Amino acid sequence: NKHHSAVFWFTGLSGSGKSTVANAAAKRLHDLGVNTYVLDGDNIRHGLNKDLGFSDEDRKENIRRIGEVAKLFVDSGQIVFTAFISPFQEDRETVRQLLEKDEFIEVFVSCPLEECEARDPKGLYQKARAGQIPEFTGISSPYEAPAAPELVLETNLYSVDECVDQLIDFMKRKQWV
Ligand code: GGZ
Repeated sequence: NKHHSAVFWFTGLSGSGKSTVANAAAKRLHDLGVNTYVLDGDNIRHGLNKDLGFSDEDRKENIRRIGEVAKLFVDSGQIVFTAFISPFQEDRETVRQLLEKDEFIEVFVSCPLEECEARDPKGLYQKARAGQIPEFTGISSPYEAPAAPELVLETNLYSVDECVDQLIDFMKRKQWV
């Protein structure tokens, strides 16, 4: 299948569904014959970026390095999905500037804090509320929602499968796949 390389940069709160939707989309695209690669906490924060924590400065450096890695993937012809909170508009803009105009697609994985907190898949919100995790996004550290994302996926309104449909429809419409 023909495709052109790009970064689909998922941003959203912890528990919003970034990794879940990105991995489900990768699987669906694989079945359509389109190869993609997912960068997320599992393969980046446990490896390349394991020296980084969650201060504003460390998050900035986290996103900077991920942006550079994503760019390498794009240079190699890949479609890459990144799934990081990436809470700061400025840092996301810096990554956008690294890439060509049609190579950076900001995907806002939108879900109200209350819903993310109710899901609390890893119990982190509860710990953050109890003061056991400092600087937790949405609780004690800011999240700046994108002002003009290319795509919004509302995971509180649609299932994972429906969000994947919306993403792949968007990719087809813009001829990424
Ligand atoms: C936010 C934290 C924190 C703090 C640990 N704040 O739901 P998760 O567990 O699996 O995803 C979250 C992940 C966030 O890492 P990112 O690299 O995406 O963040 S950023 O883009 O802001 O650099 C959460 C876990 O790490 N986690 N402590 N204090 N999330």
